[in-house]
Parts: sequence; structure tokens; C-alpha cells
Amino acid sequence: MTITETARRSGVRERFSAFLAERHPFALKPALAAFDRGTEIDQALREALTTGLAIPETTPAVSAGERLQQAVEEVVEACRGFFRREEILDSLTSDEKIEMLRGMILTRALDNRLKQFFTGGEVRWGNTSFQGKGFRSLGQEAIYAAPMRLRRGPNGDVISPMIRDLGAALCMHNTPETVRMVLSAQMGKAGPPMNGKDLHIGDFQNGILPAMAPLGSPALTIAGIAMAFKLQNTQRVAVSFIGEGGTSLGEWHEAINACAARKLPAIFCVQNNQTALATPVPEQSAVRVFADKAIGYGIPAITIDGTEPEQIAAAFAWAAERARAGAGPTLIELVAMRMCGHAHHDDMLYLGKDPQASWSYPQLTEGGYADPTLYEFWSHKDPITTYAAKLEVDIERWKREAEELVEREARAVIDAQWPEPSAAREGVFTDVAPPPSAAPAGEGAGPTFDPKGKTFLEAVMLGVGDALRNDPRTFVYGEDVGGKYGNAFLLLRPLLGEFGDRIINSILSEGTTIGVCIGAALAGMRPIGEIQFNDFVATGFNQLVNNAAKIHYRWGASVPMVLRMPWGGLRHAGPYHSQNTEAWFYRTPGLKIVVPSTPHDARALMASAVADPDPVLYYEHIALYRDPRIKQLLSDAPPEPIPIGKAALRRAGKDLAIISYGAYVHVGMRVAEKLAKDGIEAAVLDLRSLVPLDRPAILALAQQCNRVMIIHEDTRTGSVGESIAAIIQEEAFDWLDAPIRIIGALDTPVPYSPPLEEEFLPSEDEIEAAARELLRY
Ligand SMILES: Cc1ncc(C[n+]2csc(CCOP(=O)(O)OP(=O)(O)O)c2C)c(N)n1
Repeated sequence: MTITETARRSGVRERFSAFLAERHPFALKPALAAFDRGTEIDQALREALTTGLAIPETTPAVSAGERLQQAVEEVVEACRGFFRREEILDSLTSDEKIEMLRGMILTRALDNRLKQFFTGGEVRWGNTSFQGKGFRSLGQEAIYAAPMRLRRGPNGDVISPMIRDLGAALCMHNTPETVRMVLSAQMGKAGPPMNGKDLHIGDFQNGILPAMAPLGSPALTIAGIAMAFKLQNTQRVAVSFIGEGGTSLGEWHEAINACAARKLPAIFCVQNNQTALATPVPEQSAVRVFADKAIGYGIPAITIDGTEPEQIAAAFAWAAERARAGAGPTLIELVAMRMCGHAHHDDMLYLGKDPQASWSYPQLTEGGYADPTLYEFWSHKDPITTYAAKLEVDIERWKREAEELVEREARAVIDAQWPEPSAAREGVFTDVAPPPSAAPAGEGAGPTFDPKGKTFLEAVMLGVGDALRNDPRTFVYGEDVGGKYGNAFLLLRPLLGEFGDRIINSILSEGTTIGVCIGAALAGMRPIGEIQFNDFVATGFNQLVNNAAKIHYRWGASVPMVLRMPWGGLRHAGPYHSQNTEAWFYRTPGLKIVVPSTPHDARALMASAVADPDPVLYYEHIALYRDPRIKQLLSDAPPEPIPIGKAALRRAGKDLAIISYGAYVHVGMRVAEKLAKDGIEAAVLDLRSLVPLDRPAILALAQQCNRVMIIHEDTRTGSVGESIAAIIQEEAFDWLDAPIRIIGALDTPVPYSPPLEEEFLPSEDEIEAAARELLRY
């Protein structure tokens, strides 16, 4: 890199010095010397920083020479980045500069109007005023500049604004519709972004991923979108924003690590505004600057004044160039200060007095929790007045124009309809098929068991193979699934030869597995995620229950992903490799759950799950994987998909209904066979799906048999069985001749030792005895 004209401009030397002092202080002297000589900086730096000392290895198997070389190259790369950003700064056009200034003005006008909505009582719901709930951005309007040089508009880059980033959203799509969308979000009116179902802003068509309250979660969605962009080879970039408080959340770290490991096209921005909700920076983290967090992930980072729009625009443009060139993610820290409360209701606590909406910063009074020294410092760095002064323009007219625009949209929001109350019931799923009626005996049972057939494990593999073959958008993502391995059970190994590039190892993080699948699904892929053992899904719980499950209801997007969940006990595998986690998700609206019990169903339900527009949890019982008793002959061609939500009557009968799913279907069948020897005809219903539940099949069987026993491997309390019993007693009580029996495992963790696990699980004998007792009732 040679020192160019750009680098000679005034101020660059000082900025270069400051940059080095911040990020690479020991390179400051040689780099400045090279700069002053006007030489090739890389070479001069390499010479100055490389030492000829003979040092032994630093880390086992790594020589000191290698380590030092890496460090030198890192500095050279950082300097290149600095000069590239200077070139970008130099290239900003006057139109772009005006847009940034006016964009910041619009952001503040909008923030002021949101505040007025909160205090003014203009919107009424019945006899009371509705203030809405919203987040303020005073002092942080320069975030408008971040997307300036991104690809804006449909099929462009995607940003994930944090709660106070309406400026960044405006920049992505600077139209009156976006202004209205922001106002409407706070006021919960009908229409975009969320038809009143959530208070966050977003417009995915225009590259604005709707924000979420759980602050770390969208970072993983961004990782998934970046994964999709890489697989699609589109050169698009995904951008995550978070506050410095949010950087303490694990999901954020997992997202950076996942993107760094695979050099995904992502940018991570931390907005350090000095306070989380009320927690100051020193109590949040011991880092010097938040950019240092990047060191742990092997990616470059910079710290920038978050009130300087041009610096921000250049930093994001540079990071986007790196991402598009395949160099992976960058971390950008913006330092500014929130000059208002965390949200409207907090203004008073932060400032000691509730401020009026205003173009200038409010006074901090005693009793406010804001730090007075910091507040004093930042009150001289208002990004709007500072930038207007730099550009030497009078902004009064633009302020009025922004106010007028915002007012027009605010009026439209005041006049807008409330959402129809019935909308509260709608949109949990993209697609809910009408509940199918109960299958007649035998139908849907699939081929009979045959020792020459395929195992359950092979059937799952075939199902995944069918999906990979049928649809190039499908890919598999999970821990240890790829490379030469093929998952912890070697289930995927036969597919590695044909689909190795689409069976991708995730980092060891369930949150990442799920979050990446969500983001990739939103970006047009058809991911099949895998949780190595379903017990570990707890680490990714938030992604399932707060992210995947709620997206369609909140903002209407489909999340067509499958999450494979190897599951269950019966193998003496202890409390962390045996659990039944289905009930955790059964009661979470927005997740579908399938629980195949035979090889045929496993393959056919995989086809349905992959084709489904909603997130589907696919539970595959580990004890069935290699069970020789349930092998089935499967055709080469993929089977007809089984509609999700359709149970199978495995055995017809009129005396007793046994309802089950997963491995316990086979226990139920064995008990039914024993009862049959005494002339008792027990029917066995295999649910196959838990969500949607085949209620008609359950109720029809209860009405036909008049006695019902629900058996499952899961612990009893709060189980799916208890829920089904409640449905039957509510809707088929008149047909019952006996109380419903639910048989599940003990309400304890799953114990390890064989005698303990046997005691824990419901046994065949116990189930048979309960059945006979029911029949005697
Ligand atoms: C996971 C999670 N925990 C807690 C909260 C409640 N909460 C909302 S904003 C906030 C502070 C966020 O601080 P920071 O990330 O620094 O962003 P800032 O609000 O300062 O812009 C908290 C604790 C939340 N939204 N999400």
C-alpha cells in the first residue's frame, strides 16, 4: 500500500496515529515513520516489526516466527483497512452527505413525534388514551449513515436494527411509508409492520429484519442470512446491530464465532451508548473498548465516534467490501451517548425530569441516573448540529420539512384502524391444514415389519437424502454432521459423498444451529438443522420459542426449517442423553412437531417436514434407530409424504384405546397383543404429529372404545398425555365408561444406571396391568 493523495489530506495523519494508538499501539512509531517517508507502508512495517530473534515455539507446534508473522500481517491488514476507509471518505459525494444530514434530521423529527405520541394522548382505545411503547434514539441519529453504501432496496443487503435504530431503518428505505411504519409500530395500529402484534419496526422486503425484544437473538438470524447469502453466492451482506449491554449475551458471541469460522458475509456493529438500560459500561464489561471482543474471534475491529456520519458510512462500506470479497465479518464499535431514557417512560428517570420533544438535548437535572460528566461531554457532540456546521448548511428548512412529513404520517396513524380483534387468533402458522379425520384401520400403517428391511436410522438418512436431492435450497447444518464424519450416529455418513458441500458442520452451539436455520430459511433456503441429542436444545431454547415460533405471527414471514431432534431414553444413557423434550415445545404456539415411530413414516414425514412452510421439530427416537424388530422394506423412490397432523391407527379395536407416539407406540402394540390373547381388542393410535394434533382421530377412538389409556415415555406432569386427556374429557366425556389413564415416566430426571432407568420408565407390565384395571372399571 502506497501513500496516496488521499492519505496526504489534512487530518489523515492524526487519524492514522489515533487508529494505531487504539488498536495497534506498538506499531505506531514504525507505521508513522513509513507514512512520513511516503514509502510503501506494508514493506516498511514488515521490516520494522519482524524480529530476527530466535525464539522457540510459542504454543505447542507453532513457532514464534509463525506467530509474529501473523501479528505483522494483521497490522499490515489493519493499516490497509484504515487507508481504504480514508479513500471511501474521500469518495463520499455531496448528495450522500446531504442525505446523511437530512436523514439524521428526519430521524430526530420522528423520535420527537414518537415522544409526543407517548405524552399527548392523541390515540384513543375505547375511553382511554393509548401511549404505545417505544424506544428513543436521541444522540444516536448518526446511525443513519451505516447503510449509506450498503445495497439498499429489495434483494439487497439486510440489516437487523436494534430497538433504537430507526435511523438505520430510514436509510435502508427512506420513504414516507417507512416513517409511517415506525409510528404505526409504536401505536399498534393495523397494517405494517406487524398489524399490532408487536411493537418493533421492520420491513424485510427492503432489507430491514424486524427487531426483537430479546436483544441477542437477531444476531443469530443475521448469521443464518449470511450463511444463505454465501451458499447462494449472491455477494449480499447481512448486518447485525446491538448495544454494548447486549454484547454480554451469549447468542451474540455465538453469531460472531459462527460467521468468523466460515467467513460469512456479515458485519457486527456494537453501539456503545454508555449505558445499557441503567447499567453503566464499567459494570457491563472489563474490556478496554468493545472492539476488543473481536480479538477472541479472529476478526478485525474498529472503534469509531458514533456521532460522525462520514466515519460511520466509510467503516460500513469498508466492512461490506471485505464481506463481499469473502474475507468474513468485521466488528464496528460506535461510541456515542444516549441523550434520553431507555424508552419514553424512562426519560424522567434518566434525566431527572420528563423532557418535552425538542430539537436540542434536554437538561440533565439532579436525580437523573445519567452520568453528569459523560452527559456534559456528549452534549457538545450533537451529530446533527456538528455535521450541519461541518457542511456549512442551514438546516432550519429541512427540519420543518421533516416535521411536516412526519406529521402527515402521524395523522394517518391516528386515523388508521385498530387491527381486527380476530387477528389475535390468526397467523400462528403459515399453513394449517384442516384436521384430517381418523384413518380407518391399517391405512397409513406402511409396510409390515421385515428383518430384511431398512432400519429407522437408514430411513431418516433416506429422508434427508430425498430432500437434498429434490431441492438445491436444502442443506444440513449441525454439530459434527459434515466432513468425513456424518453425525454422532453416523446417520448422515452415506450422504457425504453426494452432498458433502451441503452437509455443513455448525460450531458447537445449539443456539447457532437453530438461529442459522431460521436466518437461512428467511433468506430462501430450506435448512435441516440437527441437535445432536435433543437434551441440548435447551441451549438453543430462546431461538426456538422466541424467534422461530413467533416470526410468522409477528410479521408474517414463513420459516421453512426442519430441526432434527434425536431423542429419548431406553438406552441407559443418563440424564443428558435421554430426555423427552417434546412437551417443552408442544405448548409453544408456532412450532410443529412430528414424532415418527416407523421407518416408513420417518422418511415420509421428513418429506412433509421439509416441504412445510413453518418450523418443524422432527423427533427421531434413538432407541428405534437400529431396532431390528421394526425394520421395513422401503422403495428406492421417495414415499408419498404423510400430511403433518394425521395420526395412524396401528391396530383396530373396540374395548380400549391406547394412544401413544414415538417408541411407546411399539410398547402399546405389544401390550395390545397380550390383551388380545384374552379376547380383549385394544386399538392403538400412533399420533405421528403432536402439533398439529389429530384431534378428530383421538376423539373418534375415545368415542368408539369408551376407555382410553395414554402412554408415553415422557415424565408425567405437564406432559402431552395430560393435555390429550384434558381434550378427551372436555369433548368426549359422555362416551367414557372409565377415567382416562395416563402413563408416563416418574417425575424425576432420567437416571443412568440400568435398574434406575428401568424403575423410571413405564414398563410393559405396568401398562398391561393398568389396561386390565381400566377394563375392569
Ligand atoms: C435478552 C434481553 N434481556 C433483557 C432485556 C430488557 N432490556 C431491554 S433494552 C435493555 C438494555 C439494552 O442495553 P444496550 O444493549 O446497551 O442497548 P441500549 O438500550 O443502550 O441501546 C434491556 C436490559 C431484553 N430486551 N432482552
